[in-house]
Amino acid sequence: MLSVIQKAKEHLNVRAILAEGRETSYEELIIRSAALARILLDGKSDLQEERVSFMVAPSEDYVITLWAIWQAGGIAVPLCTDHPVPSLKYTITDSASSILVISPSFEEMMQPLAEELGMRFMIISNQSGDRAGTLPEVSANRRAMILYTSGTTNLPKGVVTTHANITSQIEALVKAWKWSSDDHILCVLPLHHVHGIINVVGCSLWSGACCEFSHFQPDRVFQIFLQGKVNVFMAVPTIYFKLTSHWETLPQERRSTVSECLKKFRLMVSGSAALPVSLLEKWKKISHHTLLERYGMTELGMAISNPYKGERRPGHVGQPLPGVHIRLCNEKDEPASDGPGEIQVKGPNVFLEYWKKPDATRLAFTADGWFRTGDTAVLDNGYYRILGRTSVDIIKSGGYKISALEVEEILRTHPAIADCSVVGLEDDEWGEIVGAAIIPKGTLTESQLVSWMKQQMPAYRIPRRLVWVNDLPRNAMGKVTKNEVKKMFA
Ligand code: MCA
Ligand code: AMP
Repeated sequence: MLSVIQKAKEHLNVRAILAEGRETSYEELIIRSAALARILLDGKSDLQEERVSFMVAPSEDYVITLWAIWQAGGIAVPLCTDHPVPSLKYTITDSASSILVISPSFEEMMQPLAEELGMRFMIISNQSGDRAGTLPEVSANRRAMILYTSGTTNLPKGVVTTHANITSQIEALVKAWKWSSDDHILCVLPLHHVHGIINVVGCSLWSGACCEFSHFQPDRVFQIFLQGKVNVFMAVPTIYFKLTSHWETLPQERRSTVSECLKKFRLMVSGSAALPVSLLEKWKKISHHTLLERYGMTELGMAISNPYKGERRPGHVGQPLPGVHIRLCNEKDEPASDGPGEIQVKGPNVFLEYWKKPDATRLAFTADGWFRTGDTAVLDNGYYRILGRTSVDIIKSGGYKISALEVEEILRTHPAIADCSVVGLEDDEWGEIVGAAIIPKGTLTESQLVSWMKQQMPAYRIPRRLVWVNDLPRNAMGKVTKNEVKKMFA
């Protein structure tokens, strides 16, 4: 039996999910996911790693769908609920998904796409499940999930993790951060990335805790906190920035009430992007907590973390998590002691492969099997400190990884754009904000371009700062010099 289901069986009558006032127990999750698994199987004995894309709102239905796909022997491909159709179509076709499961609210948007791609189409609430029938035995080394991540080359790659990878990613965090069935976490993160899927949903349901879902809106988050149930929170720095800014606008009395409530939390974690020390300090004044900062990656789950007990050092990400091996290397993949060097990782948490991209997979690992992260760090008195990424073409905005090259490729398909260069610009709220220097051909207004971009890419990838230029700065080799491009926005 899959380990997530085995763990859930330890807490049958306990509340697992709270979403829009609806409570779902572990027992209900088990029964409903098994029923949906039988529907997915549709008479087959095993989906045999067939890919199932699903676009399901964060709720009990999301967990039921995920567990159903796993129990039927399929590979889960979670889709972003905010992406425009071209991005969704890319994920579905690249993963060659044969089944699409959706929440009812996405029917109008997704049914035509499913028809175009000849997929089996299922609306989750319309499925009344069959309780009888056996489910396949799914071994831990089988593929479980594909998550899409942007890289420095080409289009996003599908990161494949096995059930064993996922189990090891979750177990390391449950142990390090002392999860228990007394915990209650609020999930405001999207559920097509590791941060939401593994750290929040995966760890809470592994531990018999309660996972509550809400969209992110600062006042809504404080209202939920003030109900007094939530004791664990995890978010990207942009969310802590937005919560801090909102707290500062509140009347004195409300500020004190919120701060008193936050003080009672067991744990607050930040990650997915660098947490500025100034933000850590502001949040400490508000909440009386030193945020626990950790470092992770889609290909790894979490790798390095500040301690649960002991010094949480501002500006540092801590030490390797249980079972994870870390080394810092020079450009020749030779160990560089305390660095600076590239973070390279080995361990049971490390992903299996990039989906159908054997060359990219091979290049991502050293000859002796270490995964190359592309992040540079130093080991500073026993604590790792991230210095940055080796590529200027990877931008982190609001915790989302964005490939500058991918955005450039899309912009170049616009008939009124001759050429462009996309860069990440430092920003207090978003970490980095996307900027595009554009060489136009013909007439193109900013508002025309913005509404066109909204059809082409998710909101977080859209360049927020635009400059119109006659030429782009290039080096002797003719390559655009991105650091010079950044200065064009000054
Ligand atoms: C949205 N907006 C932006 C951006 N995103 N503007 C600039 N830069 C951006 N990146 C604009 C929208 O277009 C809109 O503007 C306005 O901000 C509000 O949009 P909305 O989507 O409602 O924003 P939000 O709800 O405030 O979203 C901010 C957010 C979100 C909650 C921080 O970005 C988020 O959920 N980030 C987390 C991503 C995540 O989970 N990453 C983990 C991957 P207008 O009104 O003008 O249209 S990394 C990972 O998994 C690894 C393993 C790890 O280490 O964790
Ligand atoms: P993703 O590919 O979306 O999983 O993002 C992973 C990347 O996020 C890493 O390679 C880092 O560049 C960045 N990242 C995650 N956590 C941190 C952190 N605490 N500090 C700095 N960068 C981080």
